[in-house]
This record gives sequence, structure tokens and C-alpha cells, in this order.
Amino acid sequence: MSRILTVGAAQLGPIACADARPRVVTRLLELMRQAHAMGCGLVVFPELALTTFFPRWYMESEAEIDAFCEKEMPSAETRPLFDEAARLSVGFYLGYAELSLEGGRKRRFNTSILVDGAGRVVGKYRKIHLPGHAEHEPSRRFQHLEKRYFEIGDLGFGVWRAFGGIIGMCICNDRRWPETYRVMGLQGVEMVLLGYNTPVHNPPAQEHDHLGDFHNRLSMQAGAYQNGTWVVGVAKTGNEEGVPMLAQSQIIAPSGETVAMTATEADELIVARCDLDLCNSYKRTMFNFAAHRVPEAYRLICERRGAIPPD
Ligand code: ING
Repeated sequence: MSRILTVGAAQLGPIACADARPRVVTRLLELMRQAHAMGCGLVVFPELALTTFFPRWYMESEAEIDAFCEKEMPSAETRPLFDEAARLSVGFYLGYAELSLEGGRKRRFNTSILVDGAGRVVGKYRKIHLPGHAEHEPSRRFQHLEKRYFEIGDLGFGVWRAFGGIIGMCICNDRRWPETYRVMGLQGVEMVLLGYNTPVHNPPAQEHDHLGDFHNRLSMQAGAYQNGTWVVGVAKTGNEEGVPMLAQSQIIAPSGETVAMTATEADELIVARCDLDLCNSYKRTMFNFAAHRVPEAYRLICERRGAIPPD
């Protein structure tokens, strides 16, 4: 049996601060049309795919920060994406900064949505692992203020029946944490979609910089193999406002093998015919969770936040 889902990973080159949303949406539409022309039923865009990666700057003005956020989704500016998805029957994952008024207060999240081939939002995720720092660190060449501008996601790691399988979502730094994939794996996920905006340089750990590609690949390949799921990781890359960003968007099989990878640091579509039934042999044998996991031995994972070494 083969349940084939043809997926496009739509990598984006830099988005300049001055690039207005309609100009960016035009780029997304071009990639969606290329995906359709190559038989895709689903196309995956990066994290924060409508704007530049604004957490690289320290801002105090609420209005300035809010200008990078979407007050509604779809909005007039993003509606063309949804209309084209319905016209072409191509669903999509889109990362964006969400501004919502909940419980009488303004809340911002680093969000992604899953939209089906009829242009309907079938799933939403809010980023849980927020990297970087919350206070201005002027000594840095660039900031990474996700902890300042976003709240920790409050929707958990969900999965949705869509595109003939069980689809999950996460965002960027989430992909480095095994718990992300395992929570979705425990819900039977068969394909995890994720976008990322990853600076090549990480100021607090420059000695890691030369391993950026390796750590990117390692994290997603491990997540795929250890949970018997496909993983589609899609970059916003290139030199964005003076900050080099990692590329290496890729589509990874449940075996952990990368089956497609981008070759540029620009807008680039890669496509793979993903047989969702390739998950089965891993879920039924090596990673048959019901047969092999021992949750009572894993309590520390939930009970303890930071490491506590023995006396
Ligand atoms: N980006 C990074 C990531 O985990 C990071 C965090 C920042 C990594 C700087 C390396 C250097 O890929 C996001 N947006 O989570």
C-alpha cells in the first residue's frame, strides 16, 4: 500500500525590512504555482515567511513591533494565498507573527498554520521553544529577541488528519528538541512540517558556527527516524539585513535519510513524492512505542526543567 503525498519545500531567500507584504506574497504565490506544476498537494513555507526576521532588532515601540505581525489570517494581503490554494488544490504551511487580542489583552506568538487544498485553515501551532534572550544585549552584532516579542505557545504540539495522513507542525528551534517530535510521535504523526530562520552565527557559542548545517540536519533526521515520520524543514535564508541565514531546506524520510535538499540561498522549490506508508515499518518495529517505551522511567523529563547533577 502507498499513500503518496507529493510535498514541496518552498525555501525563501532574504526578506528585507522594507519588503511590503504584497511583494512577499507574490514570491509565495510563484513558489506555490511551481509546486502545483510539479504535482504537489502541499507546499511548506518558512517560519515568519511574510516579513524579515525582526527579532534581530531591539525595539521598544509597540507599534513598530506590531507592524511585523498579522492581526488576522487571512488578511486582505494574504487572502490571495488562500484563494490560489483553493484554485490549484494545493494546501500549505505558513509561518508568521501572530497578534491576537485574547482575554482582553494583546498577545503575540510565533505561529504557523496548516491550510488544506480548499483554502481552509485546518490547524494552528504557536512556537513553544523560544530561543535567544528577552533583554537588549547591545554588545551583540545582532539580537535574537524572540523571548521578548513572543509568548510561549499555548496550543501544545498537535497533529491533524489531512492530506491523507497525520500531519504535525513545529517551528525552528523546536526542531532541536527531541520532545517536540516525540509528543507528535505519540499521536501517530506521519509528517512534521517546520519552517526555520537560523542565523549562521550564534554569538553565545561561536565555536558551534561551523557545525550549523550538521546540527540542522542531525536534529531533523533524528526526529524523523526516532519517531518514524517524514520531516520537511524549510529555511528563510541568504543574507537578510546583514545577517547570514542557514539554507539546507530538506525533505527527510522516516528512515532519517534526506531525500531532497536545496542548493541555493534564494527562493527555491524542492519536491519529493512522500509515501506516508514508509512510516509503518518503523512505527511497527524499532519504534513501536506501545511495545518498547517505558514511560515510568522517563519521569524526570516532565518533572525537571534544568539538569541537576548528582552530589
Ligand atoms: N532560530 C534558531 C534555531 O534554533 C538560533 C535559534 C539562533 C540558532 C541563533 C542558532 C543561532 O534554529 C530560531 N528562530 O529558532
